[in-house]
Amino acid sequence: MRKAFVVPDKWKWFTESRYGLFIHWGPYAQWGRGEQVLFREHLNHEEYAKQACAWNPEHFDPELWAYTAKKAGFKYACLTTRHHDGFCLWDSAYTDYSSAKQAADRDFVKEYTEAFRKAGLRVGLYYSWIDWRLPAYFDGPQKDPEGWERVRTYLHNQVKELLTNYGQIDHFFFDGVWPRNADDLQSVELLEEMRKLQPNIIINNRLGYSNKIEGHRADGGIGAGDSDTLGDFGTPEHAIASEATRLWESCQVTTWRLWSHVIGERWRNTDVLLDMLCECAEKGGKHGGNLLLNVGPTADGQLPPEFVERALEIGRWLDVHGEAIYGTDGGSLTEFITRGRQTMKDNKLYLIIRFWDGRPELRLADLTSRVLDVELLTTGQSLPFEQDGDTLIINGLPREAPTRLFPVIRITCDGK
Ligand code: FHN
Repeated sequence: MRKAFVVPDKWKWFTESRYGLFIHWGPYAQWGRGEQVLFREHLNHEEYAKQACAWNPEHFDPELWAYTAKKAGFKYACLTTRHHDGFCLWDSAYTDYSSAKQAADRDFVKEYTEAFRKAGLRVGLYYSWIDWRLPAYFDGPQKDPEGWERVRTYLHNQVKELLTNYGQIDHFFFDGVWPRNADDLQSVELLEEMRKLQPNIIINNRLGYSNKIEGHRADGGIGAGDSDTLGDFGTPEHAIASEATRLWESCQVTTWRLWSHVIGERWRNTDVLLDMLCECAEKGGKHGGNLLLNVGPTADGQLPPEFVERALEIGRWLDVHGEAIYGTDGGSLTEFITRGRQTMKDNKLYLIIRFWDGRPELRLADLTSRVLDVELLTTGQSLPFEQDGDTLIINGLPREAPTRLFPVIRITCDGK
């Protein structure tokens, strides 16, 4: 087992946050059939580009997005600056295919970073290596060395301008690195330049694998990431990391599977979404794992009401129970695992009860410390308890669950 990862101070905000908002937004929202509609439906590229350039989301209000994200308990956000379709949401010096140079005449990245920072959230940027408009990306250096060098230079320049022109950027999510690798992309060199521009930034692992790094391997074993060696955190996708010896961030959707707005989409229930967050806090081991929960805003720039309703309900739960999630580590009581999730912080153990059985007594084993107090955090009610060695019996639980979402019991130990 590799030694547990020690979180450097500059990234403590990340592990303390636990919960980020992923925002997949771009001209593809106009079709309402997912972020990859151009590729999956084999659309005509010229027609797509014409509609992308005409995109003018009249209801985009970044302050409202930021207010909603804050109320929902998110601590950071990550906006797609450019997805695989190549359309840029910022005023890039390297292309006119952007929201700033076309109909919208707005720099959405500038508006997003300013509004979210003002609301007190950390800001992240998503950037896709793939650009379907650039065939040399797929031909690569062997087949088209000159074309590839132009593409690689374009990609590096865009990443550097994003980290130069928009203030402090806290989090960077590379995506779509296939079929290239870290040596083609010169990921290591780019990482060095990124850290010079933003010394405290945290960068994900989707940088390709390198044949030049001893032991480096693709997909580092904690889910959908392209490497386990480069970058600062793993990126399990539609999944929670099984291995907890390094930082990781599980990116998940709030609907069936696609990332950007889908008209008529099926939404996941609030308790399913909340359990994802609780599972990340529980499974992260010593430093915890994060949930980057996705929303696909509509073409005119609004957060879908179904998302807002679920997100704000989770936000109200976090207002009361956030101490069981933010900055916690995973719990380890084996007997409790069938009832819900468990987390720890300092001398507190939190039982996040997904299945309320109405019985007044809860028996726990494997307690390693002396228990000083037991409280139903949801209501503030103290609960009577007896401890015999490592066994704890809690009494006085109400028959009806005290909240629609997950009630939480807080156990305070003597911490020795
Ligand atoms: O192809 C993309 C997909 O559209 C989406 O952006 C996800 C988010 O992590 N990343 C890629 C699939 O792994």
